[in-house]
Amino acid sequence: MNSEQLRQALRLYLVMGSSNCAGADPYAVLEAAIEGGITMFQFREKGAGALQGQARLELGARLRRLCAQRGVPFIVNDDERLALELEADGIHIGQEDAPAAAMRRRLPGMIVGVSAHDLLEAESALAAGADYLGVGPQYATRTKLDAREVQGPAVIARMRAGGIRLPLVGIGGIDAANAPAVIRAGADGVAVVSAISQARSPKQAAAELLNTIKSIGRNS
Ligand code: TZP
Ligand code: MG
Repeated sequence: MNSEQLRQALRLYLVMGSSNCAGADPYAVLEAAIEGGITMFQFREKGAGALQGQARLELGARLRRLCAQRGVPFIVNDDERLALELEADGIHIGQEDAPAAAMRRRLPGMIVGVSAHDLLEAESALAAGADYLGVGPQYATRTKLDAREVQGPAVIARMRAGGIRLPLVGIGGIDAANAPAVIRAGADGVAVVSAISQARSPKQAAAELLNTIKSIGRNS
């Protein structure tokens, strides 16, 4: 995947694990979200009540197959071994995880995404060979308990003004109402957890978000 294709894939990025689905079946949630038009998926099985071991691997394998069947890139959060076992399309790592340069070396051919919170972190991620950045939290979130301070879309504008051209998504508290501000600040797309995984209709929520993002037109 070249960087333009990655930009397109990042338009509507669903990030999710079983504990984000409010008791619903994560497979059904992902299937509905794909029908609604999500363009990329990250398996993020962490936090209270997250599956462990074999159960985690089995769920990951089912979600991975679904993504492969539907042509949706499948990314694994944090876990290099799991990414390899699931033959993921990529891995997403935070500032506290293994360094991006090591991932780049050890997972050749995989997409490497990095969470960055300011221009300096974005520059380091770029130097380390990151393929895309996740920037947040844009807005208040109840999904990630250890999220940093809310930054707002201005942090994305600062990265773009500072010369960061990498494909980039905003994350944290994003929904159809505030997604336009994130795109206008310079993001290629948005990454969401609860706006889709906890919606009454994940399919409708995804479709509404995608329409909103398309209507801004940066990616046309
Ligand atoms: N990283 C920064 S904020 C966040 C992550 C994983 C959680 C976003 O969840 P939500 O429900 O879209 O606010
Ligand atoms: Mg992490």
